[in-house]
Amino acid sequence: MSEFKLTTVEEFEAATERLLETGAKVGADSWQMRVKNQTPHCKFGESGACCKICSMGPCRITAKAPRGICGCDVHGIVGRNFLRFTAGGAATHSDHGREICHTLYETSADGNYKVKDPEKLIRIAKEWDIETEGKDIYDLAHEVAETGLMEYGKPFGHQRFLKRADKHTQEIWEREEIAPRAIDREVSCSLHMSHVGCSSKPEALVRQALRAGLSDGWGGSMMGTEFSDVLFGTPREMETEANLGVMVEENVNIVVHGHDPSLSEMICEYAEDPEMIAYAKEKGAQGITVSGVCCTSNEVAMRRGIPMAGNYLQQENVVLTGACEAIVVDVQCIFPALGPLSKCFHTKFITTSPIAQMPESEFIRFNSHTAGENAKAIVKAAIENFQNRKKELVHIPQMKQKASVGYSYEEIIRKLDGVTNSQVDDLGTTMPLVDCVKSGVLRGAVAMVGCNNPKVRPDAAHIELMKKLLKNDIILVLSGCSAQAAARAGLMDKEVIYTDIVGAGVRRVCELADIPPVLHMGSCVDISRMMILASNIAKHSGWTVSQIPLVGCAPEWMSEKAVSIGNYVVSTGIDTYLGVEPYAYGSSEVDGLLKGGIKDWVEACYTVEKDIDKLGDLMIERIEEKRVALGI
Ligand code: MSK
Repeated sequence: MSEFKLTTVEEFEAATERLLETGAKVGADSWQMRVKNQTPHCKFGESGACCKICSMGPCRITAKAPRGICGCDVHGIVGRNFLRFTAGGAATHSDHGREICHTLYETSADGNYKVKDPEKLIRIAKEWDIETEGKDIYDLAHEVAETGLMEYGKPFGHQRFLKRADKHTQEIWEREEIAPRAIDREVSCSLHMSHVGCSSKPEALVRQALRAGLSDGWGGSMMGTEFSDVLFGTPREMETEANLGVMVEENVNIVVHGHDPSLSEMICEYAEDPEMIAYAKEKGAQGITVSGVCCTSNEVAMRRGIPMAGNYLQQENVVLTGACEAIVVDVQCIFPALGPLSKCFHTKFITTSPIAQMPESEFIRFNSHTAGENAKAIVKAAIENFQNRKKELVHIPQMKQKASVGYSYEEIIRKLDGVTNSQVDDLGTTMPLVDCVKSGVLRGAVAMVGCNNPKVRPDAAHIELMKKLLKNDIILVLSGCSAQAAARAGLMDKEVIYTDIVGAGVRRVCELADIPPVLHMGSCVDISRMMILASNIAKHSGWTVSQIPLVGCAPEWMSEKAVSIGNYVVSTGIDTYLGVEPYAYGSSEVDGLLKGGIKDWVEACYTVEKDIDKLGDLMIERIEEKRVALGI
């Protein structure tokens, strides 16, 4: 067995404790303290039984007061809240996708942004029936981007990418009337349906929640992923590192955080510029280190091998090291707490998007025309801030792990091609994977995604579940903060397969394909890559998506985006396991639909289990049930 050692959650926690000591010295607030102030949580809010959608209330449903002032019962209230929660997530991911469409529209041969993957662009253009012959690549990029933008508001028809799904899934969407139309329409329609005096029937509200989710996963998010690949390159296997130890004490440390790669890509470009490196040296540093937090980190790790400092609940830790010259953020999952926290240190907290403006930050408005100048100004500001460090506060926990990342759908197929050389469609085939599952070498797969949530011991659920599943010969595809938890623990180091953490079947497959046992597929929007993988497995194997021994899991989820994701994952036919209850348990009808009833519509549903070990058992059980049903 290998010498390789995972970093344990206890070690993560000890490092955090040490950083919090620094925080206490400078009077910093922390999420750990704020959780204490906010606990216990309001049960009406938590169960979804509080209605604030008009000003007659708020109405809170109890046994004594079973209806709100308008007469809406708890099922209508919970259903409306659930739908609005989903709409928030679908809007957020999709607006991210829209920004990427705009960036693609701004590309030019001599501009800030260029087309890095023209083949992918041509593939999408052909898929969308856009003439490609004899066209300048930038003219084509603009046409494809404009067509993508139209998907947000087109008056007729459904999302173009739905045709990528296997036929059976498309039929379900059609039959159940959940095939998403224009993305903005699904979000607006969700708000309309849940307005006072509109829908209060749980079935209608949940059905629209599924449709809004699908407009995200097979619409906005998919465009976000695909066009980011066109702009910045489709991820290929790449080596990087993860955990706070990737920050370098002698260097200027710039941390990028958020979701949209347009900013972070530019920052990385300028941080590598010899002129900037020379400037950093002039200011007393040895160089510049860019590392990342949350999904912006995943984006640049996947395409550039930029190291991952941490995930959602680590964002304060990067500042607490006292060695962060600038934390530069774009959109989503950014704690407003970074403003006051950065003031306790020398750190510059730089916001860049009109979408995410925060007090006590320096706002440098970033846009595609001025992207180069903006990035250069940010890198320069960070360099100039190096000399303001308070040396006595600097402590970077010396822990990091190696990680192999970059497993886009295309890269997974390329790696599988190393095992056999079969070709089914343009991009290759998933059949080697299917054969491994059929033969039982792999029992199945889990798509593990999502955030951290202080309601769950941070990272422990992700890591413990991954270990349990690997031991049981279940391979994992990951994204978002789940992927970063794995990387920080060491589960993305290919060496891990030579430990007893990994079952013999997974080890054999990973050895043959030369992959780690947990595959980093990217950021939150990149869960769309997982949808393509599942649909193509269905196409190549002849199974339906719901028959594949595959389940989804978000053990520590927290955001509206996660609910939108969950809704499109189950609507694609993949049973989804959660470690945190959605705000829906106040209604037996809504809860019943989500945890069972929707199976009649989309062949999959949610399971929620807070006992993480049990959650793992339930997933394994489900995968084994699917195997029995397939007769494999
Ligand atoms: S960043 S949505 S905390 S996964 Fe995508 Fe992480 Fe969840 Fe944000």
